[in-house]
Amino acid sequence: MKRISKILLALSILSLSACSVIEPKSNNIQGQSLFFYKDKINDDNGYGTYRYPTDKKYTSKSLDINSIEIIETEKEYNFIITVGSFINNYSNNDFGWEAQMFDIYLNFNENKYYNTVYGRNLKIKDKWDKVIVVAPIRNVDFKTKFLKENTDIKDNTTSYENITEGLIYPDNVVVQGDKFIVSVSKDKIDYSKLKGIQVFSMGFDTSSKGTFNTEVEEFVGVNNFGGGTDYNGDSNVIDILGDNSLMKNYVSEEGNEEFAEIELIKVK
Ligand SMILES: [Ca+2]
Ligand SMILES: [Ca+2]
Ligand SMILES: [Ca+2]
Repeated sequence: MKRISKILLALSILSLSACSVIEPKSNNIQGQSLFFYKDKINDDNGYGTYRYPTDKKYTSKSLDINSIEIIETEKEYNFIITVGSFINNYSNNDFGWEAQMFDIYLNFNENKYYNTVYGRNLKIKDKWDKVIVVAPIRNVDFKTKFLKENTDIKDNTTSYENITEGLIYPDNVVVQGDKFIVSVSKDKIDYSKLKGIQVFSMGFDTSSKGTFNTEVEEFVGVNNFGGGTDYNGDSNVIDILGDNSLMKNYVSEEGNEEFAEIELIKVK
């Protein structure tokens, strides 16, 4: 009896120590890689000046996009976003993450929209057709928040745009180490027509003025980034694919908000 419990104890210690070695898993998706783009490392500071909020949930580098890969499986396209640190979930919610949000903009050569999701405060020069919204929210919250607040987006130089038909809630999002694996079924997008892509990384905050994106202000706060302005012309996006410097070309003053215009990354 004693002997058996000793063996059991040894076994459980073994399995515990095996579990405590945390290594980034490569994703388990078996499929064909269609696209891979490596972003600059350590540019998770907007156009160069943004700094993270002080709340510990905003882990340093967890908004630094390192790469995006698109893998095709039988029924889905899987967008794998790798960031600069492991993804935490202190609140232990069902989603597996709590502080990050991403928009994946796709251009299928229809060039439908210019403004991006409400609160991001950026315009895409090449235009876009669909955006996959990656946030720790349920479909019902996506419908009540995102589909309601994206009917009339503009800055001081553009006319109102209703972008709601471009918004996609993903079929599944899995967090694995430093990766977000975002799956969208093939009936929602046609990869063969994809011309360009862009990814925005943002903080996630349900109390923000925009659609759940953590605000950027002049000074760092517990739940806001610093290094921007207290008005709403500056972007609330922390990193994009490619060079971030175009994000600097905005106007953000009282009564005058003009969003910066950025570009897509060419797929083909
Ligand atoms: Ca980056
Ligand atoms: Ca601001
Ligand atoms: Ca970048």
